[in-house]
Amino acid sequence: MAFSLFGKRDKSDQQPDEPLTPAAPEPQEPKRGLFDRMKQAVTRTRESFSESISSVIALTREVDETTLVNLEPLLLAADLGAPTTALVMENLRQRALRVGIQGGDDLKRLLKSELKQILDGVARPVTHPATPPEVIMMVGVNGTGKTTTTGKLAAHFTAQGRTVLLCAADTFRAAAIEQLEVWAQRSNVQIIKTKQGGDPSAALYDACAAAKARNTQVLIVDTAGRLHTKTDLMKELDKMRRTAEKLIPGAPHQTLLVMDATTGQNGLTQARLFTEAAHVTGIVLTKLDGTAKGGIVLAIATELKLPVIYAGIGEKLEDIIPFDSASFVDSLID
Ligand SMILES: Nc1nc2c(ncn2[C@@H]2O[C@H](COP(=O)(O)OP(=O)(O)O)[C@@H](O)[C@H]2O)c(=O)[nH]1
Ligand SMILES: [Mg+2]
Repeated sequence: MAFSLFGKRDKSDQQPDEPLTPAAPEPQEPKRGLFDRMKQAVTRTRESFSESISSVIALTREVDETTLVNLEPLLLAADLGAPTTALVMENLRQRALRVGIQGGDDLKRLLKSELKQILDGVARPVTHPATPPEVIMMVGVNGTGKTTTTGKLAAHFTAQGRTVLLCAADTFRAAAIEQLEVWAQRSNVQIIKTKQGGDPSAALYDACAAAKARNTQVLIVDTAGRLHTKTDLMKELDKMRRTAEKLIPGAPHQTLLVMDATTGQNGLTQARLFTEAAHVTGIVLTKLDGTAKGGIVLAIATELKLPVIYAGIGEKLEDIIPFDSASFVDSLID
């Protein structure tokens, strides 16, 4: 099912006092619709990746070392990253030695299976806390799409019949609160805010209290963009986590790092340091629609050991999809 790809939680992240229950089946988009939207979103990546793979394998009947040598730079060009590329190449070579690879179709099939295995290796089942509200914190650097994703997720959960409250905890930037208010109106959900320059933890405190009082199922917290190097801002994030936990045991249940797919390997380096500092449990990869380097999804799995949970595929309310490894891999390679 489409929601089965939520990555492993680190054992240290488990909240023993707050049992997590497997999610009840959620009303989902038909598989086909999801696949078509994923396929559309990774068009640019597929066009460059698949076409270059096709030109490599068009030359061979039996896949040999030369084919594999030619394949390697294509994986790097799609932004799979050096560690993932090395891993995939090693497995393909082993396979070629052991049983041989019978032509291009066989190579594509094996490549897809290798990529899917990497993604599934970091998957985890979706869980919701036994007692709502579920608190989801959106974190990351400036401009990656935190506010936009918060708005899209509000609509996504609402469409599933869950009640949603937003917390405007980016009190730093002048327009941030107004920006989130516009998204709240679009998806017809309530928002808790404070004034610009106010303490984000105070806004979060109010939001947690309101979510509990109103029996809201999901509280999504939009935070200010920050770099892992800004110690005071990272401390502020810690304070927010402690505030949420004080009111709602086990909160935040998910901390989603929002990453911009167009920033490629740079974004990855930044994300690695960020995940270490901020207890990140999963990734939202935005702007997948605007890049030919969608292979970054695989680098995230190999190098961050985190699953991509949602993909941003445009600027509109509905432009978000739950990430699904099979759809992704099938969309990537024709
Ligand atoms: N094409 C595209 N643009 C996006 C996506 N997500 C966000 N954006 C755009 O990225 C810009 C920054 O988004 P914003 O949510 O303000 O980022 P924040 O600073 O992290 O809160 C805006 O112009 C958004 O419309 C996406 O999935 N695809
Ligand atoms: Mg923002």
